[in-house]
Amino acid sequence: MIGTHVSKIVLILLFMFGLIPATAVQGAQAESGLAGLGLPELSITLTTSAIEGIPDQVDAGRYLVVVTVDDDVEFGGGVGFIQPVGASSEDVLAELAALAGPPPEADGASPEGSPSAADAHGDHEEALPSAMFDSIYAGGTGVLSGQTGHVVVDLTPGEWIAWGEDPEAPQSPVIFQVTGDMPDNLLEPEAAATLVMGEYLIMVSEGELTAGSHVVRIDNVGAQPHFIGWVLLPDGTTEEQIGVVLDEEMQAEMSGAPPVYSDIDPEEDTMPVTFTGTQSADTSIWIEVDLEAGTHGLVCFFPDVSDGTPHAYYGMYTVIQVGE
Ligand SMILES: [Cu+2]
Repeated sequence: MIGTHVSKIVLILLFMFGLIPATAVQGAQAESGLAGLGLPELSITLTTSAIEGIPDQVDAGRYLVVVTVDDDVEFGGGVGFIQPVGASSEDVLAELAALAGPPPEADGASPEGSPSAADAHGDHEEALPSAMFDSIYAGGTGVLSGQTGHVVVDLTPGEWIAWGEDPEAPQSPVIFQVTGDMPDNLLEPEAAATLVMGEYLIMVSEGELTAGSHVVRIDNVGAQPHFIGWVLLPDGTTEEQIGVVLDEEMQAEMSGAPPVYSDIDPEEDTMPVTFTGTQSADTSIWIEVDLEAGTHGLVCFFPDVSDGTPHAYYGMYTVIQVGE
């Protein structure tokens, strides 16, 4: 069961970030509002096969992570940070790699509507991955080819994995050590808006999103890990229309046929804005986003701890109007 649902993450990340040429994305690179705050910096380059620039050991702290993706990395990439808890880094990586496996056979789950709801309340003792759910996710950011992204994350003491934030990312994960104590007085970057994620919602809790380049704070106020896939939608798209796309994706997966979109075709009709690295409960990140005015869709596909169903199928998506 979990394989069936989890493979949705891969599918949807692919359609959001894999099938749309980077040149289609709006917005020029703006100067970083996060640089110059005096945060220690981690400069990372993504090549077609590697995550470069992470030392074997760094001091604990709140970092400005500057991620540059080489021009020849097709479709861009991303970096996220994971701290294994009660498991080895190898175990966590093995579970994440398994998410990238081929889509399993349809397993008799209901093809209509939200099969997840039935699963969630069922007697579900299948072996769900545990190392990946127990891990601490510090966040990260997605970046398009040839561009540079900025994200502020907390790296607490212990062993960490930097990975491509996608089980199918071509870059090998990097394991590194964070030592010393977390500083007491962590600087809080100023943000134009704060987004909160929880079960199962994404919403603006402070400030507002407007066109232009801004620092946005993202807090996970829920219990499970979450991330945000962020796209620009056709003007006036509603949450109901996103629900239709999700249902059609689910139906396609259950039947094994390619999806047939009755309304919005994600490949044709949406443009990627960014995605954020997965965050555990009680973590905050700050990212820079360059927003176009219009209708934006924010959605989380992290697998639910109960049954592996991506959170989007529990309603974790929202539409936000970004004004001029
Ligand atoms: Cu989520």
